[in-house]
Amino acid sequence: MTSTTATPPETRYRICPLCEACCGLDVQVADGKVIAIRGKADDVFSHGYICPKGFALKDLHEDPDRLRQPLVRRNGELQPATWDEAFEEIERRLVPIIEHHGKDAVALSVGNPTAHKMSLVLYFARLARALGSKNIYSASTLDQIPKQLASGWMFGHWLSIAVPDIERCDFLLILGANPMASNGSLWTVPDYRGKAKALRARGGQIVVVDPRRTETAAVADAHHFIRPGADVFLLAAMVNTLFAENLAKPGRLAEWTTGIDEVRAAVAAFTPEAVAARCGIDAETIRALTRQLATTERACIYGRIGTCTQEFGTLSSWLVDTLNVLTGHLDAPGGAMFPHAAAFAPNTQGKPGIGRGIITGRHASRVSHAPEVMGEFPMTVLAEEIETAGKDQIKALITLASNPVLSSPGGPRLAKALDSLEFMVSLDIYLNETSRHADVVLPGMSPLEDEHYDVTFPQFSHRNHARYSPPVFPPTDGQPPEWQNLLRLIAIVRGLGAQADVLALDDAMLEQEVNKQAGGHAPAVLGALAASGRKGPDRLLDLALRSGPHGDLFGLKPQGLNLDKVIAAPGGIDLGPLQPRIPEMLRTPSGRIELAPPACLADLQRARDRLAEAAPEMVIVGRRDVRSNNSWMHNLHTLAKGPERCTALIHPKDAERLGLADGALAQISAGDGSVERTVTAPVVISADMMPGVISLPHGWGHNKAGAQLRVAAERPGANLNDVLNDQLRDPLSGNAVLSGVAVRVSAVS
Ligand SMILES: Nc1nc2c(c(=O)[nH]1)N[C@H]1C(S)=C(S)[C@@H](COP(=O)(O)OP(=O)(O)OC[C@H]3O[C@@H](n4cnc5c(=O)[nH]c(N)nc54)[C@H](O)[C@@H]3O)O[C@H]1N2
Ligand SMILES: Nc1nc2c(c(=O)[nH]1)N[C@H]1C(S)=C(S)[C@@H](COP(=O)(O)OP(=O)(O)OC[C@H]3O[C@@H](n4cnc5c(=O)[nH]c(N)nc54)[C@H](O)[C@@H]3O)O[C@H]1N2
Ligand code: SF4
Ligand SMILES: [Mo]
Repeated sequence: MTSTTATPPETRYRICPLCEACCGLDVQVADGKVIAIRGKADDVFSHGYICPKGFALKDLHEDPDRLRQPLVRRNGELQPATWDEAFEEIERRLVPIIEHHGKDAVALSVGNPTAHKMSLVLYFARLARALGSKNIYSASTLDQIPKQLASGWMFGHWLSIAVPDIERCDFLLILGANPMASNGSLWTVPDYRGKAKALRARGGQIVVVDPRRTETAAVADAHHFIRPGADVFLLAAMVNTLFAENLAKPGRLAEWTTGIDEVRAAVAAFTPEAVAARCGIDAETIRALTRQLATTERACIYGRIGTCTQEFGTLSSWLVDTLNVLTGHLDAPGGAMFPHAAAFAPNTQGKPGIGRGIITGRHASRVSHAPEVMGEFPMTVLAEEIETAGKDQIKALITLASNPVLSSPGGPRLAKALDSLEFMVSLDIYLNETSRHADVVLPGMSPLEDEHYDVTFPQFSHRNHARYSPPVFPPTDGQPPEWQNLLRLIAIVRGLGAQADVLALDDAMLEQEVNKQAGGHAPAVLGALAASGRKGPDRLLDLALRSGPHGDLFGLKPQGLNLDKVIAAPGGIDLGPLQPRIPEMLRTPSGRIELAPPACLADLQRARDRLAEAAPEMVIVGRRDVRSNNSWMHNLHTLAKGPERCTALIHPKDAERLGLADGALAQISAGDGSVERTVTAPVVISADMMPGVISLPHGWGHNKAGAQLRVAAERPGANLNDVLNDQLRDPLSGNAVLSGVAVRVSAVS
């Protein structure tokens, strides 16, 4: 590409923060502008891979709708304000609410980008602690909390999640995931397509189980339709088959596993014949899949969001890893393995091999009595907790990179509830469907203006790595990084005031944490950190790297990692393929894999009852598109152009039966008459759909007054979550049921 700029272009490294693939990018800049973005060929982890969203970082950086200045509501209107005015308003309005109604009256809603931003992920938990509120909500309960709960019960920590070792795997069974569109989830695997191709080229096989013949199915060896929500039955029947055919051979793990006999007994009723009709998969296919999984030396099963966002999300997630354990594929090369992240991984901290395990249900939500899981209540009870009067009613809300009006079932109800709050603050980069309800909006930076290290995703990566990218551009005038905004909120809720010295507060918090963790070594550790001159997230990162499993231990292991070394390595540091980690990574009270969590065994009875019921005739599922990202990237020209993406896919037979023509509008509704929920979307007739299933993507519905999303509003799309029922949850995890919900479909006349 040629340029007519005054200064020669420079190339800056930036790790993409948009999805879990965490690709390393080369951003070419000149005169403060992005000239081009490419995949960084010599990134040690992503090797040059980039998807269309990576290119769109330029659009995001330049988007005129992206907020750069705080907004404060005055006389009913959100108006530009200075940072001091915004924080003074927060202090003036929030502190009295805490004083009068108590700390539970303030809720925090945490969205997906929080996991992708160092500034946010390292400081939101500190804000939550400072608030001390029980009312913590996040996208986790619209997503992966069932997997975290099952993994927590089995392996002892919420973040001990096993991921396919794809580069050494010869048989990969994928349920409810479409990494060709999503680029992987709870599995950081840039260039899935290339890795899948390599797997097949070396003679391996990939099989996909999904109610839609997806882009991932298209590059697999086989695909089986499954009735949405039936994974629990399929998986239980596979476990049943392992025992029936004497294929349950955990190998090395036998010594480290408890509960195998309990599992055998618990799945006895789930024979392939008993579940075949409900799954839409015949009994012989279930047996064949089980045999292939059990007898391929390097193999594993991977289940993702389709297996989580359903009524039996926790059971399905548990059974996925139960199969991996019983076939000897867990923690084995080519199977499902545990990453060994260089920083921040709880399963590398504390005493190896044993722990307290996880605790849930320490309290329950007031209205639906949903148990606390991972310190959170389900996002789908937020609206009722705002609406319902009484002690601990939510009076104020802080949203952090969170757009629940679109991303959570019951969005319209929530939107109404938000207007009844006494006070609301949104930390967001857009004035969108949720933040338009706020009284104060605090904009985050452009992703090209902040530093980046993946705090979360090396914990789910198919290979170990440590990579850091500094800011590409200096911040927009006067705009603080988000960790400083969070510190200022912490100062306000702790009564230190809006004008508190946030850097001093950060120092004090660090000192307290290091004293707790490092004991007698604390002064030396704090001295070394101070000597680097770093502040905020960078300093926390240096601490985590140096004290982590690959770290220099502040000089005790001079060859080990520290932040200087990671920064100095262009394209990052490769820490090698995944290695077996059992028993070291276990943190269960027994020091074993606890294969038979009592709550899972008990919930199997509910599954048996459900199996006896007739399945609904027509159900809805979601999907993802590579040019979209949940609810918030529809305002970027490069992604928004092209064919309409918010379409309803339906099988030709269903279309004929329902009188739906290709391109015509379908009305999709649910409800019981008293509450009717309806959306309309253009139909695309597709033989890739399972008959009886309609697919609509989520994150659309950008037609709300008061939002400032000019590009997205041109083609707003329909909001899938307007049809879904906010009362449907997996009772164990509280996760919303987003998949397999019964709907009625008809032509719009
Ligand atoms: N029906 C259905 N619903 C779903 C899903 C589904 O599959 N089907 N998927 C669910 C899943 S997996 C998830 S993770 C959730 C996501 O749910 P949310 O996290 O609520 O939604 P996002 O669309 O990711 O919205 C992110 C918000 O963060 C803002 N943002 C982006 N970058 C930044 C930043 O750097 N700083 C700040 N402060 N804000 C920023 C965006 O403007 C947006 O408002 O949606 C869930 N909802
Ligand atoms: N391009 C893009 N990438 C993204 C996102 C995005 O919005 N766009 N979102 C990011 C986020 S927040 C997440 S959590 C990940 C999710 O990443 P993935 O888990 O890969 O999510 P999806 O691509 O939605 O694929 C889910 C699949 O489950 C299928 N499915 C639905 N119901 C069932 C069921 O009952 N059983 C089975 N077996 N399958 C079912 C759907 O048809 C779909 O093909 O993607 C991330 N990456
Ligand atoms: S795959 Fe994900 S991380 Fe990679 S460029 Fe695309 S959005 Fe960014
Ligand atoms: Mo997600």
